[in-house]
Amino acid sequence: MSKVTTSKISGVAVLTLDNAPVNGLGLALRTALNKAFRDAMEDAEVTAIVLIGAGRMFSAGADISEFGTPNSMKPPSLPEIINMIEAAERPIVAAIHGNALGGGLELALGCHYRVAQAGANLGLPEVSLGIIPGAGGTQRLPRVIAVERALDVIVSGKPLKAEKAKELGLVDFLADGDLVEAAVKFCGSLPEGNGALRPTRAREDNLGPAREKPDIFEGYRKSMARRARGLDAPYAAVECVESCLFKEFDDGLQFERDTFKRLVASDQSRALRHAFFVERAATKIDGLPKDTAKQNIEYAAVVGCGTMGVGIAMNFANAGIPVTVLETKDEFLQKGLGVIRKNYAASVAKGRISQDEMDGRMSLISGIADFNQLGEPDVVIEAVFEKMDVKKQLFNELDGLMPAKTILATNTSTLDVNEIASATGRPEKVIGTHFFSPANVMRLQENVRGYKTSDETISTIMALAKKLGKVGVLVGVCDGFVGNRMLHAYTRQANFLLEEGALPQEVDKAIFNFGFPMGPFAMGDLAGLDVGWLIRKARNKDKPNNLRYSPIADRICEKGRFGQKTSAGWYLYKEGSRAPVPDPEIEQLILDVSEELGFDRRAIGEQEIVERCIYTMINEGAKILTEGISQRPGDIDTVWLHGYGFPRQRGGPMFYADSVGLKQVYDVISTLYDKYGDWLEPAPLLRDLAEAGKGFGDL
Ligand code: 3H9
Repeated sequence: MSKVTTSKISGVAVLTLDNAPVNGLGLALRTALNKAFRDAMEDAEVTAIVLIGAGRMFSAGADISEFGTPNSMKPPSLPEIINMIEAAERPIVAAIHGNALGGGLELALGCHYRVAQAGANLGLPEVSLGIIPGAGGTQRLPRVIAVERALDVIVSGKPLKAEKAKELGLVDFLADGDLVEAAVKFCGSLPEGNGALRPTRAREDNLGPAREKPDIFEGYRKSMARRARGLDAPYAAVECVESCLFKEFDDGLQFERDTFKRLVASDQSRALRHAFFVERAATKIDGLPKDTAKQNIEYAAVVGCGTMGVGIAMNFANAGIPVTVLETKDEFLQKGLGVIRKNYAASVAKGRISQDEMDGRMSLISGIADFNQLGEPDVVIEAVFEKMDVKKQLFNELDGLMPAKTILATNTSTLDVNEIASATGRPEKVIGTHFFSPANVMRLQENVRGYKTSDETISTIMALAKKLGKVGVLVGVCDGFVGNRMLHAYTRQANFLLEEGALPQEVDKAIFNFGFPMGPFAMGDLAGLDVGWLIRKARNKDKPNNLRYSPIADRICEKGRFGQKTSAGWYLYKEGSRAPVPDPEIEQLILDVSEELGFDRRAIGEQEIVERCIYTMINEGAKILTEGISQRPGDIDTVWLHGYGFPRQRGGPMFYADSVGLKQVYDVISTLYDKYGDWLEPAPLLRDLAEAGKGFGDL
């Protein structure tokens, strides 16, 4: 069946793009559109053409999975089709609903007019894939809306709502009823003859004023330096928009096309496209049919009103789900509710939400200090102190009090979900929901399946993650699950680097330069050092001959230095500042430990720091895969991209390993193993893949 269907209404040809699920502009759709458009133009009775999308949206743009394949190069190309549409001698109208993104919006920009349904999204998100709009977006959008606004849309990648797009001039008419009807009626309102033609390439009105202020581009580059650190595409996008002011239209298009081709073949774009696809793949659970029954979550409860509980409760309110927070002491409850109110008020002050929205969300949150008042929640999320006996007792109590339908979830970051479930008579309804701090901001939700967790519970909690705007990744039970288990390996290695010769600021700088928002020591200070200290002490008590780790972190904690909250940890913090300042006292402590352990300190370069920290993490990831704790390498990447700030332009640790080559990773790990033994044993999976010349992507 053709990917474009044509119908005729009152002399207007309506061409419907029909390529589920998102009308991606792959070769088959391009071929069909090219033909349908030419056929319509040959029909002398056709007075105008409307382009519209079938299903949920107009179009999400180019078919990303086609990039780098022969089909992406086969004609007709999207730029050719758009040029043809723009040059048509009858008015062409795009009728937009759902999304017009990337190539989808570029197609609409080639049309003479745009009619959009209220609430539709119009955007050019290409930079988030490490590319720039490659079908005229950087040349046409600044001809339709003010150049500064076009820069915002192209460089941020964030879509505009149709209402805003109308205000800016990108949309000509907002439709609130039937879209086809509105678009056909719009065609009827246009003047007859050539007066109705409005090729975007000929629109110069916006360009003149911008040519008078060429420094907007320099200013823009400066203002985006922080958010675009280490990225190529946002800078290339600014350059293309700038070129549209000073080049002839066709030369500008060619410049954009060349830039697009260069970027689409880059490592950054490959990594960012990988991130796009693995995030979506993570929502699919092996062996769990798509139609597995799900419970509706209409009312939730959160036990514990500390930092995590507060953030988790906000997630529910943000998603429109009523939530009750429970604290044993009214004082803690009031404090927690106060923090929620303060967080929302800060969002209002920054213009992120309106006062009405804040009031609406606050009205969905209630607080109680008595279990018996919880009612009948569909899910209870426990976010209390990280101690097994406390959690088990709580789950036992909840099991007795809650109706049979209630899912009991734990926000533990390390503890055994099976043991927690064993304290209940409903282990099939017990699951881990590990949120990351601050839970109302961080997007990762590591969902931990116990041995007995039912398919229905998994399916419900994965769907809940989506509803809460989180990226849900299903993992299995082990110490630290996927994220923290790999984090422990990484930070343990970072500590060994200190014993051998590096200083915290040197390690942090190398990891920052690699692309993380901060290095392991600055991150430790931010998260608080006391939690890790408690965990290490508990572990050593249970298993006295546990894996060796450096004593430096414990000695810092023994001094009462727990990080930013005590204004001192690995670094010092001036009052009211979060900027880490290296501390000579800590440097001396590190030198003393090196001496005690018999290390002859040496200078350690950035490359060695990065290799040792990141490869150690990858080795642990390989063990996690073999143990079946994670379904696939892409899930591990997703955990690290959304929970720990792994640089997205490197695709996640497992993708990065493949791009470096597993032989290189294996060789470094083997050398470290010879030196340290025990936990650094190379994962057999890493060894096998490296020896076979394969990567994790081949699994
Ligand atoms: C571009 O246009 C380049 C041009 O400038 C130049 C060309 C020369 N391609 O996200 P969902 C799949 S670059 C291929 O779960 P939602 C997705 O993988 C493109 N596949 O739905 C998933 O597959 P599966 C610029 C795509 O409702 C399924 O569709 N455009 C594409 O939560 C459903 O997706 C973008 O960057 C695609 N373009 O969100 C937009 N888009 O079911 C990218 C989606 O097998 N897309 N898929 O897992 C999105 O942002 C979201 O998908 C969207 C819908 C908001 C549209």
